[in-house]
Amino acid sequence: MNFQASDKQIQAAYKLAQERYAALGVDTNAAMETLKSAPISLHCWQGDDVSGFEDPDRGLSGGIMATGNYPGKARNIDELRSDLDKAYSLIPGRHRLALHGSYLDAERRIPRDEILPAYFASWVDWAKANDHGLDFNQTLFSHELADDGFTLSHQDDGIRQFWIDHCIACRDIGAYFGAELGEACITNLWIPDGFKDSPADRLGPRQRLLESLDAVFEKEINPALNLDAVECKLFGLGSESYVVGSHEFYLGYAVTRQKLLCLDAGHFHPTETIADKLSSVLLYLPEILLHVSRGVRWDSDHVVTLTDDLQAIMQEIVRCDALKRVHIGLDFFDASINRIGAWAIGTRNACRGLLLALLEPRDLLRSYENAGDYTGRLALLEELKGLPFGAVWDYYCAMQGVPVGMAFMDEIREYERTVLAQRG
Ligand code: RNT
Ligand code: ZN
Repeated sequence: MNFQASDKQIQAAYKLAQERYAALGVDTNAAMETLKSAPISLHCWQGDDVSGFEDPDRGLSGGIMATGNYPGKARNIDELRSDLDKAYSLIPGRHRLALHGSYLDAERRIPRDEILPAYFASWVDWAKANDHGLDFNQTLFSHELADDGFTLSHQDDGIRQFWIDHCIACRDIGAYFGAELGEACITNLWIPDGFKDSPADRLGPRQRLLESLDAVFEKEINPALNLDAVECKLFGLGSESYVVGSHEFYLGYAVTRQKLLCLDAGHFHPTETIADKLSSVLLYLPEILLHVSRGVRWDSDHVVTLTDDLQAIMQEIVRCDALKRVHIGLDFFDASINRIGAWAIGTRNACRGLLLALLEPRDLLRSYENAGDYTGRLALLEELKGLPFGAVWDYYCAMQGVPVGMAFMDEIREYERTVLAQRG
C-alpha cells in the first residue's frame, strides 16, 4: 500500500510506539505479523438478525432473540453477501465466515434433515472469490420441531432422529467446505434444549442427548476437512431452570470424544469469564472454539467492545501460545444499530484485543512473577495500559489497506445512504 500525506503521521507515531515497546522487549512488527495470520470467524447472523433464508417470515425461537429494528436489514442472500463484503473491507486481515444451516441457497423450503452441500455451493463460490474461510453451524432452533424447547434430547424418537439427521447433514456440508477451500471447517453444534421451570428429571434428557450426539458423530470425518464443536450454556430465555447441554455435560462429552468445546462468553454466570477456562481445557483437548460475545447483565449478545474481559480472553490465548488451537469466532447480534457497523466495530475490537495481547512483554512479566515480584508485575500490567498501542493499531490498519480510525464509519454511512436506505 502506498502512503498518502496523512499517513506520514501514522508512520511517525508508529516509529515512536515501536521504540517504547522495544524498550520492554516487544517486537511490534512480529506482533502485527502474528495478528495478520490469525483469522476471526465472522458470524453471518449479525447481518439479518438470525432470520436465515429457509423461511424468512418465521420468527425466532429457541431462546434466540434480536432486539431492535434498525432499517436496511439484509433480506436475501445477495444483500447479505454485499453487506458482508462491505464489513470485510473495513476489517484488517484475512478472515472467515461462520454460516448456519438456515442460510442455504435454495428455491424452495428444504426440510432440515435433507439439506445438502449443493445448497451451499454459491457460498463456496463467494468464499473462494473473496478468499474467506468457512465455518458452519447446525440450526436447531426457529423450527416447528423445536418449538417445544427440545431437539436432540426430545422424548419423541422421531423428532430426535430428525435432528440427528440434520446434524449429520451439516457435518457433510462442513466437510464439503473443507474440501473445497482446502482448510478444515469447524461445524458447531448448539441446541436450545431445556426447561423454563424446575425439572423433575434432569438426567433423562442428558442421557438422550448423549446418545443422540454419539449417533451424530458416529461417522468419522477427516479432521482436515471438518472439525466438530459442541457449545455449552448455563441458562437461556425459556430455559432458565435447566439447560440439557450444560458446561459440565459438554466438557465431559468433548473430553471423552475429543471434540472441540465451544465456549461462548455469554453462556456463564455474569461475573464468570471464559478466559480462565482456556488453560484448563487446553490440557485435555487439542482445540477450542470461542464465541466471543458481550453479555450485558445476561447473555444479551451485545457487540464486542474492548473490555477487560475481551482482553483477558486474548491474553490467555497468547500466553498459552495457543493461537493455532483456539479458534476465534464471534457471536453477537444487535438489530438496533447499523448491522455492518456492528460487524466492523465488533470484529475490529476482537483484532484490537488480540493485538494488545500480542504486544504484552510476556518474558518480563513472567520474570517478575517467577521472582515473586508481584508488585512489579502489577505495576507493569498497569503501565502497559498507557502505552501507545493505538499507534500500532492505526499503522496495522494502514498497512492492511483498511480505514484508519473513524474513517471506517464514513464508509458505513455512505453505504447506508446509497444501499441500505434503498431497501424497503
Ligand atoms: C445461542 C448460542 C448460539 C447462537 C448462534 C446463532 O445461545 O450462543 O451460538 O447464538 O448459533
Ligand atoms: Zn454462541
